[in-house]
Amino acid sequence: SVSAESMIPSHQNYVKMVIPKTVEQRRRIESSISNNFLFKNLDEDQHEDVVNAMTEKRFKCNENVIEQGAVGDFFYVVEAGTLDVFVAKNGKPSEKVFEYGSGGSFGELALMYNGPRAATVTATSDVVLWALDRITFRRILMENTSRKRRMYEEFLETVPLLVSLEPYERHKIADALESVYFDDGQEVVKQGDQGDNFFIIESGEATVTKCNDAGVEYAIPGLRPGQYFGELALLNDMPRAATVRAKGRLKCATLGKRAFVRLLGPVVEIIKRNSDNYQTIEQLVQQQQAAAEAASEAT
Ligand code: 1OR
Repeated sequence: SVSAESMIPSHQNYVKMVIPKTVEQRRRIESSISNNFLFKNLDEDQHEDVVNAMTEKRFKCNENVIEQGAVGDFFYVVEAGTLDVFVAKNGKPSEKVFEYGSGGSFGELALMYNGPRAATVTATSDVVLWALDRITFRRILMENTSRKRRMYEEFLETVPLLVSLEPYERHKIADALESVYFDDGQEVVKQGDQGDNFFIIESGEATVTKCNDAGVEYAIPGLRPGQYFGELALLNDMPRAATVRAKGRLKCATLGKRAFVRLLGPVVEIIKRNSDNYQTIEQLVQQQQAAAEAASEAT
């Protein structure tokens, strides 16, 4: 309860918020935040501070958790239930722009930028939320979040696949991205393997090859910064359709499968359309035979 809240002085200039919880409540918080990127890179103390500071809040279906224009007080993580997000712009009536289910989180913008709430968030079922106060959010979660959004912002604006997205949609992608590095010749994905990740090239280049049944390797045009790969296995639940290797030092931004499905939903049709242009192994074989014949005729 609120009266049991305690404020523990720390050695720095703030007091830690500690709201007593049962073991069962802690367990529910852990499972609610386990798949949320914003909580991923916390050390043990930060993690403990966040869990300590969270408060359980319940809302009934149709209740507003956040109202556009209001002052920001809490950041929320969804344990159970569903919510819709509405934005009203330039006097136009509110339009639904997004929805959340368990594991989702919202309400960070007003806390990060000290601005009014940018949207209204309404429960579309009875919901159980974990609320984190503004001070703890800013002290522990904000630095990481804004650093990552800033870090990827410019890059994501240059990725052709993502130009049609709202800036806020690219921010959510930035939250979920992680950069990975590969050395010259290293395999990033291997034909036939199970696929769990999607990749966008940040810097460097990659070669792509495809093997036929006899194991003969055919080269496919390579990939450059801003281009992506690894989507087919995630779209179709099929093994990797080609092998991608680093050509020189390669840096990629990766998304896991869950984030891919959730965050790239708005561009999934574009991804599918682009993949229709991929050459089949038969086309590759034909092309390379034709090229070889042309070369032998020329000599
Ligand atoms: P907040 O503190 O402003 C409302 O309170 C929250 O709704 C906001 O933080 C976000 O966490 C969440 N634009 C703005 N806020 C959004 C949006 C959004 N979606 C969710 N929130 N969108 C852009 C609409 C033009 C939707 C993008 C998919």
